[in-house]
Amino acid sequence: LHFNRLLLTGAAGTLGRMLRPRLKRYCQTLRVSDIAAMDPAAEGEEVVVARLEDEAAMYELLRGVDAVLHFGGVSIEKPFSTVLPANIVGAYNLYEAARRHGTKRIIVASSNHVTGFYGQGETIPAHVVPRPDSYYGLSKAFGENLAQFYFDRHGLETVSVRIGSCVPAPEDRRHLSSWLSHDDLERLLVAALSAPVVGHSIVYGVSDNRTTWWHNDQSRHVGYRPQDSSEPWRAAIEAKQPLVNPKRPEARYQGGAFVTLGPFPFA
Ligand code: 15L
Repeated sequence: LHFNRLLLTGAAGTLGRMLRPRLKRYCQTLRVSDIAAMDPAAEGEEVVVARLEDEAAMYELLRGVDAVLHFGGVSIEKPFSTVLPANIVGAYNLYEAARRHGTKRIIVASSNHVTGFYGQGETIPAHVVPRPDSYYGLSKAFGENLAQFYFDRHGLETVSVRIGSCVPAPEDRRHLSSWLSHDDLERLLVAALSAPVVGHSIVYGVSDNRTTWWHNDQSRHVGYRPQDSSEPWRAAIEAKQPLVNPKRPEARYQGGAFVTLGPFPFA
């Protein structure tokens, strides 16, 4: 797997900072972008400050890029006025720039919050009707529809990765089902970049946990094989958090606490 130039958006974010050194080995040049300050460019890197909502800046950012890993934008629940420019207008600007430059493929950090109002007592495939749990989840659902449209209309391919909880180690009961290890995220991104044909594929970004809410069987063509599991943390987490009131929204719904956030005061 070797690209001439990969673009990582959101390089100053939590996952972007973790991925930046890992992605370098898959390409000649790694271009990284964010609105926030980033580490200076190492050898083989290009560092670009660009706002997702700035159409002209996004057009320049996509010049000469073979494939994109889109981790930029708002990553938690925020007022709609904050989510709109970064995640909705920003995703449009990214796709339109990619189309104009002929970029082949975009891998998007979508989210489990697209389907966060499904219950923790269900196991769902990716192709269910979305049930977003937040403005954030709604914006990610928009991103998936945008990806579908740009594939159907223009042949631009996307893998939308509905990331569960990508943290160094599982921290609570919800994570026992939603955890995605950093190494498995890298495996999934490499699979998504290298699968011969993806069209627009939606995959849950989750490790090989014993308890799970998601089926990934319709995306076997992407070739993702998780190797980590939350199981080694289970006993300690269950001991630390023995009582979970099943009526509380955090325990009832897959989206956990996101389902109760907001509404926000009128700005
Ligand atoms: C997300 O989409 C967020 O970006 C992340 O901060 C976590 O909250 C994660 O979902 C999760 O559901 O655990």
